Amino acid sequence: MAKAPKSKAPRHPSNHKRPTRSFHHQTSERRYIILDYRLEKPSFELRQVRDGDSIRYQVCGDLSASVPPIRDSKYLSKQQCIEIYRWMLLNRKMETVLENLYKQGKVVGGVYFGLGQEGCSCASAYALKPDEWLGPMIRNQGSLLVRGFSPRDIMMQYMAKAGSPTKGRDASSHFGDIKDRNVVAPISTLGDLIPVLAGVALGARMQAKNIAVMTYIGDGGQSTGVTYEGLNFAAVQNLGVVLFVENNLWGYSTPADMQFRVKDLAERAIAYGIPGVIVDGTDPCQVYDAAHEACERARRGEGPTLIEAKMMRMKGHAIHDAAEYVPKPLFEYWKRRDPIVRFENYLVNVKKWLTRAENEKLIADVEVQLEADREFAVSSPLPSPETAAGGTYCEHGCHQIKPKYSMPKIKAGGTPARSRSEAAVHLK
Ligand SMILES: Cc1ncc(C[n+]2csc(CCOP(=O)(O)OP(=O)(O)O)c2C)c(N)n1
Ligand SMILES: [Mg+2]
Repeated sequence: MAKAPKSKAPRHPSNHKRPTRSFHHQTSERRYIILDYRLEKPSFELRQVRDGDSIRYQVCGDLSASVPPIRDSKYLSKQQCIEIYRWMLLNRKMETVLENLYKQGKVVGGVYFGLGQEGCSCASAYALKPDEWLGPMIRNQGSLLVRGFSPRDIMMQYMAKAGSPTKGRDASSHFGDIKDRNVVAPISTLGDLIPVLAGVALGARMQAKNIAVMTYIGDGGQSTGVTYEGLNFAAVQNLGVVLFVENNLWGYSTPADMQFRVKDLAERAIAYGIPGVIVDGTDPCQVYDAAHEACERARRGEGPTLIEAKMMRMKGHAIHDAAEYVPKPLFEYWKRRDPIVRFENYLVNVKKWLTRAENEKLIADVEVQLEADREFAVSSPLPSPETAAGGTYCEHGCHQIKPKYSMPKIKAGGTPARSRSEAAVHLK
């Protein structure tokens, strides 16, 4: 019998015959790579110190470092950078309008801000295609704008106006649009969007499409059980979830240093067996590049990515919170890293993609748009009382849900003395 030709190394790695090594040449150490796009790695921590009868936070470390430049994007064109900058301006200035509306007593409930996080919200959502899906959290009002909600929608929502996305039934962030904008409405329970978005990706997969779906979770919320369950499910099912962990250093009044022991939250990706990436959340080019690469992986059917965006929540949890517990030097440090000021400097002075006059015109246009939207939202009507009970169930008769099973019935002839559980039952 002819000798079989020497086969080449098999293609499948699991069939590959490993070269034998003596035991002590093997190492039990494992190494993992977390891609880090940052041009600066802040090195300070927060400690609790006793101050008389009370406890306060103190920041320890070097806060004097010079501000890093914006990292050139590998993918964004000049025009796209200017577009993202415009979304960021709209995001910030809209929130200033909301703050003023609140102070004028026109808002029902509170107002939440993404101050300092505009680059993360806008540049991340910008990486999605129109037919892909977004699940925003409360601070991602910039992502909502990028997905096609207008400032007047968000203003009317806060004022519970009849024309708002929830027609006045909710006065905060609990709205989406599953028809046109592919935005899943968040609920307040932190982490719950993650399995929902995994489900959206699974649904697309069942229709033979690999799409990117994006959602967010905070440094506080990432500790919830449902975050683990949702992302683990996405990982084992290879679903295209792009999860931004927005590490803004605070969960309510608890500093990140008191919430987890890992150095970087991107390290959590290792435990899911998925790529973990770190970006400076105040640099829209880094945010976009990481988001774009994660979306492309998703579109190729390669599964989820966890991106940790490091930045700082530059206001309190919501408008009622003056954030007195935040050490002032920390605010000063991050104020110097303001995403909009730095991106403006990058576009106008570094790249010279915008002249001063063009920049001023762009800012003025944003302000004109916001004033028109504010005027529209303020003068639009509140819902009429008789509409309060409607809109919960389908009112067109096209979604009638017929019960499949009715209540169990005791079989005719059963002795009434027997308990119900003993009685023979049959389903209709
Ligand atoms: C499961 C769950 N636990 C607690 C809360 C209450 N809660 C709402 S926001 C918040 C802090 C969230 O901090 P973080 O996740 O860091 O997000 P950030 O507000 O900083 O954006 C908490 C504890 C909640 N909504 N859901
Ligand atoms: Mg936080």
